[in-house]
Amino acid sequence: EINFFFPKQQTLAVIKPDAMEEHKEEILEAIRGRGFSVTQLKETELSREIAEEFYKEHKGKPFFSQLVDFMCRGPCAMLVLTKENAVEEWRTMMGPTDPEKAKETSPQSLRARFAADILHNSVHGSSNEQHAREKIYFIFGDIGTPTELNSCKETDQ
Ligand code: RTP
Ligand code: MG
Repeated sequence: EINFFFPKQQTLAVIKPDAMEEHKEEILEAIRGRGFSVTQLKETELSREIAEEFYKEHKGKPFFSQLVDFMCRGPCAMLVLTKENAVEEWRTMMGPTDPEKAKETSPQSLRARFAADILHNSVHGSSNEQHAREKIYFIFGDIGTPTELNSCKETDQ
């Protein structure tokens, strides 16, 4: 018998303040329903400083200060999602940044269902593996790799 091994991947997901009151449970259900494991979960209100650092890639863009204000206006849920191909699958599940576009191209996506506009768009997800590692470390510190198998190193013994 052959055992195929598909390595797990981790991504950082955030339920943004606009979605926390009304849609948190539905979003968590949808996440688990797609086969993600929620391996870390913490609810927190971001300070301006943390929100600015979290979105530092967007510093200087016209929407940056609005984005930071929005992210600080109430609690967020920060999640580590673990699954094969988690980074890409979570991005697909979120849908495009702008909910108007999401409604056209992916009406089942979370942003199509829950987002009000391009700024208040309900969820965040890391855009690549490097970004995921960096943001997970920033939010949760050193929580290790998703599976032991994944981090197994070959030795000479
Ligand atoms: P995210 O980083 O939150 O997962 O979203 P994303 O990759 O789909 O979009 P990104 O370009 O990284 O933008 C980050 C967040 O900034 C807000 N935004 N507002 N007013 C605007 O034109 C505008 N553009 C982006 C959104 O909250 C977006 O998710
Ligand atoms: Mg982004």
